[in-house]
Amino acid sequence: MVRYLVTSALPYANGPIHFGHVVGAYLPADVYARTLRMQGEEVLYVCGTDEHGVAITIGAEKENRAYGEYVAHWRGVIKSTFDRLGIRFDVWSGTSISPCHAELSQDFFRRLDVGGYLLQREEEQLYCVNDARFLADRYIAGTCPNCGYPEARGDECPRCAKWLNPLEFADPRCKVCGSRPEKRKTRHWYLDLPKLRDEKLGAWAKEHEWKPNVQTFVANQLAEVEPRPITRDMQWGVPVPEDRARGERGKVLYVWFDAPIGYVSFTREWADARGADWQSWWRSEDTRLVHFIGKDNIPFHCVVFPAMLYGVKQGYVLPWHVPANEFYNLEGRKFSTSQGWYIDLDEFFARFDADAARFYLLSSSPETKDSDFNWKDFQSANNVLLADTIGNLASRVLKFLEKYYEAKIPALSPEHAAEFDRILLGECGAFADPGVAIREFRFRRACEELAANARLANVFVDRVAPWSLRKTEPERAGAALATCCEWLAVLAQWMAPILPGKAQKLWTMLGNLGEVAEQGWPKLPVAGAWRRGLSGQRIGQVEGLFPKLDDAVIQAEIDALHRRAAAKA
Ligand code: B3M
Ligand code: ZN
Repeated sequence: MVRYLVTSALPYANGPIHFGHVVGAYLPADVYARTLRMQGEEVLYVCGTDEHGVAITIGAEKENRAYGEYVAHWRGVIKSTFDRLGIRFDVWSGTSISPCHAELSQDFFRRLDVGGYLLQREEEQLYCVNDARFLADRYIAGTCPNCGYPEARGDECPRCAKWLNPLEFADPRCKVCGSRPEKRKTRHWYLDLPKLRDEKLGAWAKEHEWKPNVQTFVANQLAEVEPRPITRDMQWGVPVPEDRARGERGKVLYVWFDAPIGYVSFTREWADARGADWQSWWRSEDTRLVHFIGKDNIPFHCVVFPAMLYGVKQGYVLPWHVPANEFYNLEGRKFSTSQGWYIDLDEFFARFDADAARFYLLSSSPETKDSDFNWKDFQSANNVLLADTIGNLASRVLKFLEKYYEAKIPALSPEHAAEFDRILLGECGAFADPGVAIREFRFRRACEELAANARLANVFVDRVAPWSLRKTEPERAGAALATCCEWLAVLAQWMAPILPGKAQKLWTMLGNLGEVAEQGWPKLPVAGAWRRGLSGQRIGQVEGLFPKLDDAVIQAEIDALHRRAAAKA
C-alpha cells in the first residue's frame, strides 16, 4: 500500500521563525498530512531543527553560550510557535541530538566515498594562527573588492550583495580575535554531482511533473552542476568518519550534507521508539516522499539530497514531489527582524486566532509567485470569508434551532429530502471537494473552495427561507434546517485540515461526539446519498465561530509595524 512520507525543511536552530517560513514549508505540509490522514492514507510527518553550520556557531559565540545549549533553546522556541499554530509533526527532533543522526550521516559519507562519488581536493583557505583554526566564510571580514565596503563578510558583501571569495580580501580579518589570518592548504571532500547526474539524476529529474517553478530551476541547475564541497574545517558538526579521513583532522560534514539526512534519522528515531520499521518508510517503492520547502532550498532537495540518496545504493526512495513555494513578504517588504519589519508571533497569538491565521496564510500563500501578508487582507479574510460566510451560516441555522426547535435537529421526510437536494445540489451552484486541490498542493484554491461551499449553502438558506416558512409550513421549514445541519457537518469535516480548532467547535455545536478529524473524508454530496441522518440529535452550545476584527485593531498593528521599523532605521 502507498504511504506518504511528508517532510518540512528543518529550520535552523538559530532564531525565531516567522510567517514567511510558516507559509512556505510548514503549514501546507501540516494541512496535506491532515487531509491524507482523513482520507485513510498512511502518513508520517517528520521535522526537527537543523543545528550545525557556521551561522549557528557564530550565533552561539556572540551570546557566549555552548552550542548545544544554544540550539536546544531555539529548538524549543520554534516548536512552541508550531504548537500554537496547530502544526503537528509525528516526530520533532534535532540534528545534534537525534540518537542515530551522526552515525547515519557518517555512513552516507562512507558509502559515497567507497562508491566513488567523492573527490578529494586541496585548496587554500584562511587560517587564524591565534585561534588555531581555519576560518569558514562568515568568520572572516574584510574590504569588499567589488564596492570597497570595509565590513564585507567572507561569503558575501552586505552592501553590494556580491558573492565573495575571502581569499580576494586585501585586508582579511578574523572575526573572533581581529588578527590577520594567513593562507594555508587544506583538503576537502567534494560530492561528484556531474557523475551522479549522468548516472541517474538527469534522467530521474525528467520523469517528473513538478510545479513549473521547480522543474525549470532543477533543469538549469543540473545542466551546469559542479562538484560541491561537503566538508568544513570546524569543530561543531558531524566529524568526517575516521576510517575515511585519510589522516585529516578537525573536519566535519558540511551542514547541508548532514541536515537532509535528518529526515531519515528522525524517522528512525520515531520508529525505534515504537518498535516500527523505519526502512519500510525510506526503502520501499510504496513510499511517496514529499518535501515541503521554500524556493531557496530547491537545489538541495531536488539535486544534492536525491544524489546522496541514490549514491549510497541502499534502495532509498527519491522525492516524489517537492512543492516548493516562492517568497512571502510582509506588507510589500521582506520580513526582517533587524529592520523591525516583522510580526511578533507571541503578540500575534495573544490577540488573534490561530485558525484564522492558518486560513489567511494559506489563502495568500506564494504558490506560484511571491506574495504578501497584508493586515487589511487578513482582516477581510477573517471578517468576510470566515465570519460572514462560514460563521454566519452556522450561527443563523443553529441559533434558530435553539430558539424554535428545542435545540434539536428536526425531522426530514424523504419527499423533503428529495426537494432540498434538488435545490441545494442542483440550483445553488456547484460545490467542490477541497481535498482535490489539497492533493494537488493548491492550498489557496482549497481555501477559496471552503468559503465558496459555505456561500452556496447560504444561497440555499436565503432561497428556502426557513424563518418565514416556520409558521406556515413547520415541517418543511424543519426539513430545510435539517438539510443545513447535514451540510454543516460535511463542511466541518472539510474544514478540519485547515481550521482544525474551528472545525471541531462546529462539529460539537452540531451535537456530534468525538473528533471531527477522525470521521473520514466526505465525498462530494450526491442527491439522496449524502446525509448521515442527524435528525433528532440534540445540538450543543451555540457560540460564534469567528469573532470579527475591527478596523481599529488592524490599524493599530499597521501603525505599530511602521513605528518599529522607523525606530530601527
Ligand atoms: N536549514 C532552512 C533554511 O534554509 C534549512 C533547511 C534544511 S532542510 C534539510 O532556511
Ligand atoms: Zn582569530
